[in-house]
Amino acid sequence: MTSHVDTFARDHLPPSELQPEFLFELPSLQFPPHLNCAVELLDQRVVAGEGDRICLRAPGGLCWTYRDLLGHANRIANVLVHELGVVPGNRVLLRGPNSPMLAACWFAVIKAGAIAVATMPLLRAKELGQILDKGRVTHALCARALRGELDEAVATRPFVAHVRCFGDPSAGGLEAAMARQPDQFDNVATAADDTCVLAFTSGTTGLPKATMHFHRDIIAACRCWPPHVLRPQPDDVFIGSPPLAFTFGLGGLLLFPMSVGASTVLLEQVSPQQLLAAIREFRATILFTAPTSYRAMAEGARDSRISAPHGGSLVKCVSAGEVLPAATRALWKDATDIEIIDGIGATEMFHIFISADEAHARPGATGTVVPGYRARIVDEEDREVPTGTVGRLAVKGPTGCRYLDDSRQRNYVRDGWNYTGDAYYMDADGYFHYQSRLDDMIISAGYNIGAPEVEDALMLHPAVAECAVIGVPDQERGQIVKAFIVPRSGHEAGEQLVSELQDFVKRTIAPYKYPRAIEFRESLPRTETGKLQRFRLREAHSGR
Ligand code: 3UK
Repeated sequence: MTSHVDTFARDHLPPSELQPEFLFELPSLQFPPHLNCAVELLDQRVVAGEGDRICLRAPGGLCWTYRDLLGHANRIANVLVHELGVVPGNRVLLRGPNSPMLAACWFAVIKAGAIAVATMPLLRAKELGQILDKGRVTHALCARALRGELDEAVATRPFVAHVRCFGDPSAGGLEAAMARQPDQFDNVATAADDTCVLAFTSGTTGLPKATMHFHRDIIAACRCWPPHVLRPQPDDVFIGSPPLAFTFGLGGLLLFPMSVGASTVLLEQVSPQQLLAAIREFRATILFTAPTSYRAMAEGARDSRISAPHGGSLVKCVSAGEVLPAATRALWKDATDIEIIDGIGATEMFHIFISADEAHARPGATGTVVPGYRARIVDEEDREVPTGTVGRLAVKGPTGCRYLDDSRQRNYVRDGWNYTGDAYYMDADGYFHYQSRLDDMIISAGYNIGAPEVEDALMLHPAVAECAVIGVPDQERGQIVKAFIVPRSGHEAGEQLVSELQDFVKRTIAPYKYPRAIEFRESLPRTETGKLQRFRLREAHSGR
């Protein structure tokens, strides 16, 4: 069945006994043996007579219809196959900020039956090298401005046969090559279970892990969370900050809008101010970003009245990547009258599997299980725990974890279930309440304390712009709760604020959870996807 001539991906799948169980219970998840997800999402739209709909927009007036994107993707696919010798199953690294050309490259790779390996723009030569090695990357397409670090990594890796740059006006650039090729392409008839994406985890420690996703996984993701929770319409305009190299961004800013024929705005720069300005300029209706970005944008969103309830365009707001503090949900609601749609997803699962729409959102809970998935909470022996008891989150559905050639597969998948590494409890109504990452759980004098709960309480205080909580070793209590605080401008860091914040937490949640130590910082360590790096704070603490 496979179309792959280069069998690297298939040869490095986890052994079948270590793979998760896959569920295809929804009628919309019945897949034929042959499936190319790019054809489903792009060619079919044009075949259906909707080629003139607007697909991609970007600053500077760029506007591509579905037909335009198809033409560009087909030309690039021809370059890959006829000039660069790509064969089905080859791995093609993609490097660039979010842009229409990056999207066209992604579709070109998939159409050619190859495997897209999108990478975060901020990665350096060392990290790119690890990805080239792990994925045994054969080709790369790179935004010219980001070429330097990639060239450095490729220099010592002869297995990378070709690097082509886009945004490159020279004769050797991708655009010149595209001009030599037709805008028609013979799509490769890939198997539904051919790998088409290697997504590297934004993991915190150790060598990066490559998760493998099939053509059918991409379409399954488009048929679970979007139609059941987000419910986008063809006239929606998507916008947001996550990079296409992060599956949160790939789904939310490219695949999901295209799955309903909507349009999407791809931004190279996404600071809170830039995002606010772009929402206004493009009259965006659906926003995808991380909790900290909602917090940072709230006042600007209020002042510029960007939400539909206040006369602007914005209708739906999605948060994922890390826990959404109840304080941030309330702040955004107050500023915009929009209830955020929270959802937990993971690179291993491709996208969101527990979530709640704006009508069913409950502050403090992530939501209920997304149709197509099952979730449960278990103890250390993987036995299901009673309602209300904190334990480990396990999920299964049409997508699931396959690490490429990695012994850590056994940690994530056991008995067919995917273990995300999160501590949760489920309430009597089936809502899942996030507690912490399992390795971020603080145990102080015998009490289990989830760092996010303390952060949540601190963020309700007007002097706190951002904060992070960790457990630090303590002679007497085993661990104590320590908070790192970025004060809001106009509030002075010092002893007085320390005791004020401590008292505030004691009044807000159970007093034993209050931070016995507080340190003020100008900023907090975060990943490129906006995740707090608590481990760096732990390192900083133990290093002192
Ligand atoms: C944490 C959350 C609480 C959680 C992701 C949406 O974040 C994504 O993927 P990653 O592989 O990280 C997965 C881990 O991040 N997390 C994510 N969302 C939430 N914790 N509430 C949330 N809403 O620890 C999870 O295990 O980087 C998110 C879609 C696609 C993604 N890849």
